[in-house]
Amino acid sequence: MKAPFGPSVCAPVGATLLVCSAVDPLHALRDEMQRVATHLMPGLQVCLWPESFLPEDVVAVAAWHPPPGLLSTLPNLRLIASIGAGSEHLLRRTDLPQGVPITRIVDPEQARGMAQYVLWCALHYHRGFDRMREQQAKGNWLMPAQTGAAAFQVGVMGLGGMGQAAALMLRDAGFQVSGWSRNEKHIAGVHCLAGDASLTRFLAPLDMVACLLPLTPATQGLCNARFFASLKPGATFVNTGRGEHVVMPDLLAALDSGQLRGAVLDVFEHEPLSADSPLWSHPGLVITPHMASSASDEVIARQIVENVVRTGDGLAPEHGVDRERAY
Ligand code: NDP
Ligand code: OXD
Repeated sequence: MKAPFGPSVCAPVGATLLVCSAVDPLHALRDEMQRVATHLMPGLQVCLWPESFLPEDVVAVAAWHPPPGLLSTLPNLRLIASIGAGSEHLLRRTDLPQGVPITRIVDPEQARGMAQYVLWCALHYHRGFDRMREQQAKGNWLMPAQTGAAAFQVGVMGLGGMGQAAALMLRDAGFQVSGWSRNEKHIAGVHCLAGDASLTRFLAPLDMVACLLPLTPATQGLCNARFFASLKPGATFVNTGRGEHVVMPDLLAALDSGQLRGAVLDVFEHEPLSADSPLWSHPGLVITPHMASSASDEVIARQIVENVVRTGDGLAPEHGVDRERAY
């Protein structure tokens, strides 16, 4: 059931929310934004780039990889909203206007979906479903020895909305869980480490490590040869952060040498992953199409239109991104 709407405020004449992506069609999201705007900000027009619009009417942009150059052509822009949890696709742009707040989506239901995805990965490797698939292909009936989840150590990199939800779900499923973040955290039942100096110590005991970090200058390429060598031989790797966290030749070398038993990859430097990529058929990889978890159009539309209302009232938007720290 859709949540009821609060009080509405009329938009100035012509005010436009521009929805844009250079990579995905967003018709359904545009329609949902228009529906929400009709309730929360009557008069606000929602346009889908590249439909025609007047640049001076655009007060807000809701974007996923917006077309290059667009953002610097909008003189009355008051809000730049990522339609996803990540915001690096906005922060890394060279046409980003100074002083305009940037927001992202923060949704507990999306975090729950992420946690379920990471839990599935932990079960996949802990219960040996990767090995069972190999056995099945050979018609081998060989019952594996079983150990409790507490014997399988899972590490979660990034303890924000996504990472904390994953760590808690893994903990509640009985896994031994540790987490790694920039600043120190205290999460009951999760062994938390913080900062670059603790990374090797964090990685050393793990049977599986999941990268749920935002992509920033500090995290780009973090999962490299040294990273994989710091893991226990035969450990497993999951990436639901961003493709550029991983140095792909280093990951493949770790898989081919047996240092890594397997990896689940949901995100890639270039998406969609091209149909002829050799990654699709690598026996050590499970590949999914950036589907670890998405917020619903309803949640995305509501959070963004509410922020258009807030910025129109002169208030700071919710779920702002810190340009300095880059997430
Ligand atoms: P948050 O901003 O809430 O959390 C980010 C976490 O990463 C924080 O714990 C932060 O530490 C930590 N972190 C940032 N930089 C560093 C660093 N240099 N070293 C160690 N830790 C660091 O983000 P979310 O949890 O909402 O999302 C994380 C990412 O997940 C998104 O940016 C996106 O890339 C990805 N994502 C992928 C999806 C998919 O479907 N594949 C769906 C949704 C998100 P601290 O707490 O100390 O600040
Ligand atoms: C993301 C998302 O940021 O899907 O990857 O929200």
